[in-house]
Amino acid sequence: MKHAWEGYRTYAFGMDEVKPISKKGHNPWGGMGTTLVDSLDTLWLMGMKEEFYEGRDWVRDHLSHDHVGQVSVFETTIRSLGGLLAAYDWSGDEVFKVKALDLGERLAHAFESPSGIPYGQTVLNGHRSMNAGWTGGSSLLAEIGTIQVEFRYLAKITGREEFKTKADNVFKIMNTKRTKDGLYPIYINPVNGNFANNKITFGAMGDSFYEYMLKCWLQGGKKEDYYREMYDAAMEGVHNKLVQKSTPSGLSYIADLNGGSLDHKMDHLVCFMGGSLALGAYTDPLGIDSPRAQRDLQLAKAITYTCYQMYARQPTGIAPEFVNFRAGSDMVPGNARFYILRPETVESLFILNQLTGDPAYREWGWEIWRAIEKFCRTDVAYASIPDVTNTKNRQDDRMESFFLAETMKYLYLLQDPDTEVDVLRKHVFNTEAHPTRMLDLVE
Ligand code: DMJ
Repeated sequence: MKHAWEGYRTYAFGMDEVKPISKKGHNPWGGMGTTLVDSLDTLWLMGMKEEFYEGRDWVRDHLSHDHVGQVSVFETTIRSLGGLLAAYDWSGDEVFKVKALDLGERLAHAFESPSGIPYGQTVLNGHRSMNAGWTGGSSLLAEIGTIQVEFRYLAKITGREEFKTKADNVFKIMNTKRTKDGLYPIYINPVNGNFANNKITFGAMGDSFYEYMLKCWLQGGKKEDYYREMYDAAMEGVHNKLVQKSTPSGLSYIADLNGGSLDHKMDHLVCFMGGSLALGAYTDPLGIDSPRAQRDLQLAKAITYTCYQMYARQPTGIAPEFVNFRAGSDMVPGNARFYILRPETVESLFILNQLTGDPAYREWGWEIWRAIEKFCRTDVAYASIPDVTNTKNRQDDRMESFFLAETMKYLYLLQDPDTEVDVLRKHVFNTEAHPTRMLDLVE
């Protein structure tokens, strides 16, 4: 973290990202200091308080959204709003609350659609919201359902209940839909709230919608039954429709469903499901010993093992963006063999280690870390790589902010048995790994 932060601080301080090879700053998110804001709570949790307060001063003196135009509502919420809120929750510094409220008010314009289903894009300095052309005007499942943890926490600390109401309304609308097996198509029309395709996935564009069913229920003190019921129905659907086993090794995976037919692939993004299923099992209202919780815990462990194998079976020891499953040869990398420093597998390792205490997860995390260190480290930071099957790789000139927000944080927490972070009793991580306290614990 010191290495990555120092590279960002030296070459890109206050910009969205540092380019880890050309050593320049760039602003792919509109110029909101994304890496800085996304990194704050990681700095705090690692005891890098000097760096944290240097970041705090930049937020206080320079962070402004007045000049920022059209942005992704989802990405800005999970990275920037989530980053500010966690920095506030851990440090108590009012600066973060003020900036979070300003950003939240701007982002909340996205809820102004005829159905209440938010648009995917909003103009931060212009009170206009819309969907990108490539979705044919649809909003995306993961995007409409992965802003609630943030807006509900913002409502709590500002007393502005409407943030919570608008965010919860998305799941209330989705709960009125009759879906097969509790699973939801990924395209939604924001005008009438109807589904606009029939693809079901726990990978890109679907994933964290399911994660937030569980997390909202936990964040709200396990009182909002509809969140937990939607989650349990969806997990039933996962078991009944999507879980498959590879041959010859019997690796469990969660396939995609395209209009009724299975697509035997699994995105790296799906690897959050190991941790999510385990958390769901340990908090199951039927009890951890119930058949349902045991079923989910077993799948949690099996998926996490598969995700570990997605790393271990590559020549670099690093997982590709997705793998295909082929009868007789288990998993084979597809045509997207890159690794962009994603966190989902180490996220599941952290959660499973915290919940079960099994040290195997720490060993696997250490192995993954060693591979990242070997193939992704540059002289100033860490870089994505274009092909995990090639040990003679060049590196790509990009370091996404989630490497510091998530991958580094989860790897560190995985090796820190004394951490204050407590996923069962105290904290809810947003999908960008920003932990805030459960709402009843916030004064
Ligand atoms: C992050 O922004 C979040 O974890 C999100 O849920 C998925 N994509 C990236 C990391 O892979």
